[in-house]
Amino acid sequence: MEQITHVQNDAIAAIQAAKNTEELRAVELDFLGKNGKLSALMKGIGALPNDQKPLFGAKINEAKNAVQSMLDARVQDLKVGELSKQFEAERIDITMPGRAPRYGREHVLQQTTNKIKRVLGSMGFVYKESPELEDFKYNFDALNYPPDHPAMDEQDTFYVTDDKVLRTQCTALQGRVFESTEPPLRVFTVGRTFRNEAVDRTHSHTFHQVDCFMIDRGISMAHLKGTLGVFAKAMFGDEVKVRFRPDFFPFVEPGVDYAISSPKLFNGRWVELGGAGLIHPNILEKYNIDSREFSGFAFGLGVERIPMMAYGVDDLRNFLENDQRFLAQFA
Ligand code: FA5
Repeated sequence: MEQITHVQNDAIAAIQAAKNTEELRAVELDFLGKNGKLSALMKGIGALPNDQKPLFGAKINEAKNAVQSMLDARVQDLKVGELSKQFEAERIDITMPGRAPRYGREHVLQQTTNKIKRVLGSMGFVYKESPELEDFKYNFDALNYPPDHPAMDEQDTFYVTDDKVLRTQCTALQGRVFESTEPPLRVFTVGRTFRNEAVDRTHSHTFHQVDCFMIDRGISMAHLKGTLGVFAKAMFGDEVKVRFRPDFFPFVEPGVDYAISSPKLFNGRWVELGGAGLIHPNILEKYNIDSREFSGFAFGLGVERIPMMAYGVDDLRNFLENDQRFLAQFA
């Protein structure tokens, strides 16, 4: 009997000494497990006189129950302690400042395109699109290029098949419109164009163009200059001036290149924006538009040139490289 009390006291001391639930589990095995110290005492029961056996068995069971309930109570205590330690370690500091979300914004070329659309749209021009992979016919033939004219080589075209090209100019829209629309008409487009260029600060193989044209009765170079003047003022400010110089494009006669200048931009230097002119009578006749009754103008320009001028960007490749440090400036 004494032995039982002795082992029970050992168990109680071990339970109290256990520092965590793991150690407690070891104690449980050591005393209450199949081969544990209290179970081992049970084996000695056979050697006792018969009248002492029930008492001895009852005493061991009592000791086992006492140890078990002490163990259970201690497990609870330790678990609570361990959980609160875990919670403390995982605590979230809700007073810490959060991370600011990064907002996307429209690419500066898209902002420019939107502005062009607003300005030309407000002047009565209707926005249309045509394919980037264009029929040779619309990119060149329809625009009064004589067969094998060197101007076609000048544009160093990307051919996909003999009669499919990545459009080299948005002017390719003209033939598609003249085929399906009777004058008077005012149309414009903005889109990607492609040329096999030696890339440098002002030239890329992929760039964007605006192309804009109208046909009506009595349209002259004065309407062209007036329209370009209003367009340029809306894009660059009221001080801007437009200059024409003679130039050649197969699809206009007369043809000009036009430049703009403003005291606020590039120290007032003239900067070329694009080409323009009166739509060649050959084109009108080709599409059964009577060139004695109708005339029209057309102009085209590079979209990248606009933010280059407006923001003083000296390398157009910046617009195409998607460097956030550059693009984030144009909020
Ligand atoms: C044309 O493409 C004519 N279609 C413009 C036109 C339309 C003339 C209607 C008459 C009537 P040009 O090849 O000059 O012309 O190109 C027009 C503009 O596109 C240029 O002034 C320039 O601003 C831009 N551009 C041309 N090539 C590139 C290039 N490789 N990279 C960036 N911009 C370019």
